[in-house]
Amino acid sequence: MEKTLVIIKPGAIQRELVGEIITRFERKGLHLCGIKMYQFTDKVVSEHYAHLADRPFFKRIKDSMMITPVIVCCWEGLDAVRIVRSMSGGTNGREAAPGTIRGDFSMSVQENIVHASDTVENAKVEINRFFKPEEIFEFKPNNFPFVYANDEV
Ligand code: IDP
Ligand code: MG
Repeated sequence: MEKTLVIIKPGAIQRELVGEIITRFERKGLHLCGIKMYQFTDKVVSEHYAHLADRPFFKRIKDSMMITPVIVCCWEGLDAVRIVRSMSGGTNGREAAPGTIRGDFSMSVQENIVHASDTVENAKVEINRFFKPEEIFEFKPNNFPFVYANDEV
C-alpha cells in the first residue's frame, strides 16, 4: 500500500500542535508506520529542499527547519500521497483552504506547519532519507476491515 512522508515543522513543535496534526491523519484512516523526533542538519535540509536552492529565501527556510527538532512520520493508505497533500493544504497558509492543516493553523508561506511528499516517487526518496528500513513497521491494523471495503484492498 502507498506510503507518504510528513514532517511536523519547528513552527508546529513550538506551537504545540503535534498531537492535533497526528490526530487528523489518524482520524482520516491513515495508518502510522513510522515516527520519530529528528534534528535537521544543514546537509540534510539542503538535500530535502534542493528544488529551492536558487530561491532567495533558501537559507531562511533551511534555518527555520533547524530551529528545533521536527517530527518525521510515515503514513500508509490507499492514495496516501494525494490525500495527505490535500489534507495539508496549499503552500501559503493565508490562502490554504479552511479545514486543511495549513488553512487552519498557518498565517504564513514559510511557517506553514507541515511538509508532505508531493509524488509517490518523492515519497519513497523522502522516507529513505529519514528512516532506516527497520524503522518502518509493516503490520495490518485491526481496524482495517472498517477503513476499507474488501474490493478496495
Ligand atoms: P510545499 O511545501 O507546499 O510542497 P514547496 O514549493 O515545495 O511547497 O516549498 C517548500 C517549503 O519552502 C514550503 O513549504 C515553505 O515552507 C517554503 N517556501 C516555499 N515558497 C516560499 C516563499 O515564497 N517564501 C518563503 N518560503 C517559501
Ligand atoms: Mg514541496
